[in-house]
Amino acid sequence: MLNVLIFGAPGSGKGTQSEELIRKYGFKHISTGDMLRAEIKAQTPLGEIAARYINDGNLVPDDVIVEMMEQFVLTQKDTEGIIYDGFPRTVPQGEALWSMLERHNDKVDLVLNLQVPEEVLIERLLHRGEVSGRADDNMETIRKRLEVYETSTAALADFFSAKGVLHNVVGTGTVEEITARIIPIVDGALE
Ligand code: B4P
Repeated sequence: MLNVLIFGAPGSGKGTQSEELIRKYGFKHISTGDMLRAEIKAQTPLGEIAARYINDGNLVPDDVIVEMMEQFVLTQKDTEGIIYDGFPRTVPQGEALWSMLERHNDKVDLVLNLQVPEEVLIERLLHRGEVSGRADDNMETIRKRLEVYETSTAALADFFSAKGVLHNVVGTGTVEEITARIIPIVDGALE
């Protein structure tokens, strides 16, 4: 089973490329952003906590995310692969996932780091805000999310590079062009 992490700034195409990989490889997809938005919609206690952070462009605390993901990782079997989209987002989350998988005799196989310039990220997220109505896709919150990415998430690239699993991917161009850059990396890991 292949554990693939899709990593990048808000708007870098994590969710979009995950969908392409699910279609091609039949991998299972887990998006912490989608999970949290579902909790918010269902008005659960976890959703109430998550909304306070997401609507301001902040990250949900590590302990909340790690507990949510621990339950997910524990129950996974009989699948070709899993795409982790938006998790981990901090070095403590990265360390937690690494040891969680090790405890199950498993590992992170690939980290795809989608690299996109800031002006393109802002343009994509503002466009999505117009069509999806997502509460966090407005200019003020986007700026905050990009700042949080730089201060809390970007360091994960060094963490995974040191583990020898990081692959940088140029994240600009059409969706198909980016997918075409990712496929050889995934195929290489499947061989
Ligand atoms: P996410 O749902 O992960 O939101 P995101 O970072 O904005 O990425 P997303 O996957 O949605 O967008 P994509 O880049 O695919 O997280 C939301 C919030 O939840 C976080 O801010 C945080 O508060 C919280 N959260 C989630 N996980 C957490 C964790 N582990 N720890 C703590 N908090 C957590 O695409 C964006 C747009 O670009 C789309 O509209 C898409 O259509 C477009 N696009 C993509 N590729 C394109 C291309 N090649 N060309 C043109 N447009 C493109």
